[in-house]
Order: sequence, then structure tokens, then C-alpha cells
Amino acid sequence: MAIILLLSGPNLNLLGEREPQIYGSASLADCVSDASVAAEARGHLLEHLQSNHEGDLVDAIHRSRGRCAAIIVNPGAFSHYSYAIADALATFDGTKVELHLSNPSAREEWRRHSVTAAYVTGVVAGFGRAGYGLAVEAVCASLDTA
Ligand code: CA2
Repeated sequence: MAIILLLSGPNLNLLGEREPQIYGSASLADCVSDASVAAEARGHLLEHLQSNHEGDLVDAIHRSRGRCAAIIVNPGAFSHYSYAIADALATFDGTKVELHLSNPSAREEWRRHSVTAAYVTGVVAGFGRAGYGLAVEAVCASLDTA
């Protein structure tokens, strides 16, 4: 059994309350539940942390080193400018998936570049709530081949 850490960045605690045309109407709890169910179906355990604070996310990545097999991270807007989260991800040796509900590449110019994406194994973006299960499947496929 592997531990998969799911990290949710700033404002994702408000998921389902605003901008459903972009982010869908599911709550963050719904998305986390989907990811947990998918992980448990594969015999793994999913842990989740949401924070609006960059340092909390950096600390969580540090704590996961040597303890978790994989990280799924939706860094929110930090994706576009947090070198601290990028550096923290670089210190984690397991599988890493960057997850976005929307497809940032199809949105405003400032969202089109992710500074964190270069430090992950792969990216799942644009599939809304379904992306949470897809990200877990991507992690499992990666763990199976490791
Ligand atoms: O598409 C994604 O998952 C994003 O990571 C979401 C971030 C955004 O800054 C990224 O560019 C793409 C923003 C999350 C904002 O979440 C809200 C949730 C409910 C209402 C308003 C914002």
C-alpha cells in the first residue's frame, strides 16, 4: 500500500461556490472523495491537504519525502509563479502529477505558463472533477512500472 498525497492550493476551498462554468459545481470535498475512492480501489491510501499559504504547501511536500510514494498537486495560482513550490517538488523523489480543473493553456496569458510543471512527472488538466480520478490512475500506472 502506497500513500498518495493530494495537495490543493489557494482558493480551491471555495470550489463549487463560484465560477462553475470554469471549475464545475463539485466541491473540493467531492473531488477529494473521488480521488480517495480511486486510490482505495487500487489498494492505496490518499491523504489531502488544502492551504491558501505557500509555506504550508512547501512544508507538506517536505514532510512527504520518504513517506509518500506520490504527490498529486493542484497548486492553484501558485503554479504560475511559486519557485518555492517548484523547488520543493524537485526534492521529492516519487511520482508527481500536476492537476488542474481547467485547462490553463486555453485561458488568460498569465495562466499559460506553469513554473511547477517542469518538476512533475506529468500533468492532468481540463477535465474538471474527473481529473481527480484520472490523476490517481496516472499515479498508479507510474507506480506499477516503477
Ligand atoms: O484550473 C485549475 O485547477 C487552477 O489551478 C485553478 C486556480 C487557477 O489560478 C489556476 O490558473 C488554474 C484557481 C482556483 C480558484 O478556485 C476558485 C474556486 C471557486 C471559486 C473561485 C475560484
